Amino acid sequence: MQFKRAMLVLATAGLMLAGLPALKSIDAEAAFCHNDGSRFDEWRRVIKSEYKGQFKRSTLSKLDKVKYSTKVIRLDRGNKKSFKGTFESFYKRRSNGVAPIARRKIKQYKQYFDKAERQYGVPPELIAAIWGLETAFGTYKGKPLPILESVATLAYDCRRSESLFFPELIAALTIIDRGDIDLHKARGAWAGEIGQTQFLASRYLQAAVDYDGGGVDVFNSAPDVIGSTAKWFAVNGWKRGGDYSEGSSNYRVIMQWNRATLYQKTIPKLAKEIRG
Ligand SMILES: [Ca+2]
Repeated sequence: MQFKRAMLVLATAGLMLAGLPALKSIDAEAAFCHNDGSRFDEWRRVIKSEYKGQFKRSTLSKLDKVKYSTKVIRLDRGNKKSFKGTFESFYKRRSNGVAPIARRKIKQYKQYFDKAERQYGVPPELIAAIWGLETAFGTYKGKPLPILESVATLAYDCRRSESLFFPELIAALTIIDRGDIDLHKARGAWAGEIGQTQFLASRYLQAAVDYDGGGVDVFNSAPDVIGSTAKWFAVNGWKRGGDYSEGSSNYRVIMQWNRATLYQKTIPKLAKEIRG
């Protein structure tokens, strides 16, 4: 058993910067990680007990229904493989066929792309590149897994302690608590991503917006996906009208979107291909 003290201190600072609820100080003692499912029940009881003042009982009881997912663990361990090879082969594989569809989407949803550019200064081709890369404009479903279960498993697992999945669990519980999405039922990719541009829960809390009325729905509403993705870039330092080539200040924002260098380099290249 390893304690996650340092991680939790960092995580608390990160959440406060993002305007999210702070983690409780006793978490450093209470939250532990483990490398198999044997202590998951105990861990879940600790979380429920520590957070009972912060979340509704109905929210925390969602944790009773999640299992330790060996599938998520297996996929997490195997994840590095998808970012191997040269940039050229990666780019070819990931950008294949995206640009023509992206140009059609930009026309189809012009009023929302225009609104996002006006409001957040983020150009249509950049949003469309992200949308295409993440889920092929919402058409790629894969074999989605229940989001809360994925996030809870990764928060409990030791390997992920550096990448701050515990705050993602707290963010996910916050989303459930607000009544936005039942993340126990909703499904996403194995790391618990939400919606068509694959927001982690903390990103959802930072950036999700309603662009077409009827509430925020980043699973089904293209306008909400466009607005929310643009807002994420804006709140993370995007400069209106600025260049986004490698080395620019906007490229540093792109680097925050995904940790993989190959993926980072793909975004501006594809955006420029879309822009033509
Ligand atoms: Ca909406």
